[in-house]
Amino acid sequence: MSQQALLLVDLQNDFCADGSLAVPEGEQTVRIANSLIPLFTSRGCKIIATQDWHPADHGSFARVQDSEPFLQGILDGLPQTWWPDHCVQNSYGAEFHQHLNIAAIDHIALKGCQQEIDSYSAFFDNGHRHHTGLDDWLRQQDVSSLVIMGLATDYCVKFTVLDALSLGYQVTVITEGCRGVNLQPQDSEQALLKMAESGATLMTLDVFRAQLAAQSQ
Ligand code: VGL
Ligand code: ZN
Repeated sequence: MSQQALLLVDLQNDFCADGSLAVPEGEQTVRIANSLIPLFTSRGCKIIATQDWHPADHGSFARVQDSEPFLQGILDGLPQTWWPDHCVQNSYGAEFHQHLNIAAIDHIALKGCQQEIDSYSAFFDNGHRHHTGLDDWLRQQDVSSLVIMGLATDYCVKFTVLDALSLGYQVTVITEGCRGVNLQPQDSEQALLKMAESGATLMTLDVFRAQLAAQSQ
């Protein structure tokens, strides 16, 4: 039987309050993740979490490029925003938020591990040159439907959702489980619109819960 799985994107310290790339209200998504988790474990469904997992001198870091955070440049032939150092492998900033129900996670997908290219999506790097292995893992588990939430709406959530759709997964995004960087004020709203236009279903946690309850009757 094909399965649904929960995919939690980058619920890491550096994207939460006091982190080096803190997303406004980022930590508020952890509570939504923890509310969703039992709705999956109780049905025998898997929980997957991604971690942005950069080498200490990752090419997306402004410091490495002698530039300023949030300016644009080119990395490996692709347009790239320069970021503050964040989610360095094995650092506190790369750890999951301490309130996340980490014990429930069945599989972790690491991304951004290669120095010379960034990787917003949980499936591929930004040039679609290498995959993370997540698609293979999901297929082995017979997962065909993903419920996705996390950080940040306008980067890693957006590109994870778009890749999941193009790989053929049915995708639901839990909107209040997402927060964006919003370098431009409309970025998150536009990202959600793009996800919906591309075939994702957007819903609140309450609506998701109500749908599950209706299905089990
Ligand atoms: C992210 C910027 C840089 C994200 C990761 O998780 O959305 N954003 N690295
Ligand atoms: Zn990153």
